[in-house]
Amino acid sequence: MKHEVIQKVFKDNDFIAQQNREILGQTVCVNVMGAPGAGKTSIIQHLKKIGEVGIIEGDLATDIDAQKLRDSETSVIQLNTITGCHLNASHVQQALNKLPLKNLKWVFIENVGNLVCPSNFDLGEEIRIVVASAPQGSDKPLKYPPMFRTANIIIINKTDLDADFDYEEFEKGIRNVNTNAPILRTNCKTGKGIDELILYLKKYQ
Ligand SMILES: Nc1nc2c(ncn2[C@@H]2O[C@H](COP(=O)(O)OP(=O)(O)OP(=O)(O)O)[C@@H](O)[C@H]2O)c(=O)[nH]1
Ligand SMILES: [Mg+2]
Repeated sequence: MKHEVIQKVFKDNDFIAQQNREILGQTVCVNVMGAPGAGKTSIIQHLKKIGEVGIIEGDLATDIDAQKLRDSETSVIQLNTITGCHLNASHVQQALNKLPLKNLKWVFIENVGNLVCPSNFDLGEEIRIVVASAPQGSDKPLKYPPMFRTANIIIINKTDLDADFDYEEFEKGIRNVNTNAPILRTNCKTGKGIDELILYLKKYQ
């Protein structure tokens, strides 16, 4: 019975995610996931320079990240999940309906900071980015495989703090579950690696 209920939750979510794809039309939607503090907001802040960007910001509480990202050219819709550990397609549909999609080439969704649940929910996105960071440790792909399995692009952020980070172990962990996704290195303090990330994103346009 419990299994059937869970299956229905995913089926309903997939239906709404498909509606989101139709709402998005030509706008490319990117779901940015990763553990709390990995650097999701910092990466999105740099990615705004790609142009014509709208942002959907997911957090349990507060609009701290939305305030950081909002500027005169960038619409940001904050979603608060209260107790929810991930965004679902229905949350995202509410936000999409508030964004000026006709003027947007990109929608970046910052998912709730969590390395487990968000990967189970299709939001209608075209690209999944997983942000890991060097101080979190290089064993994370081995310990949290589903998140890395479905990623289209994987980022190792905070490369300025990589003294204890084993790049080889991290890459091996990824290749167990994901043979294709590029693994890019970024430092949000300097912006290093962001231009390469933008080149990968533009392949989806
Ligand atoms: N040294 C260093 N600090 C970074 C880097 N990227 C982000 N930070 C810092 O790390 C902290 C967390 O960054 P955020 O971008 O807020 O991380 P987040 O993943 O959005 O965090 P949540 O939304 O809380 O899950 C902030 O103090 C950033 O300034 C980096 O490349 N190097
Ligand atoms: Mg954030």
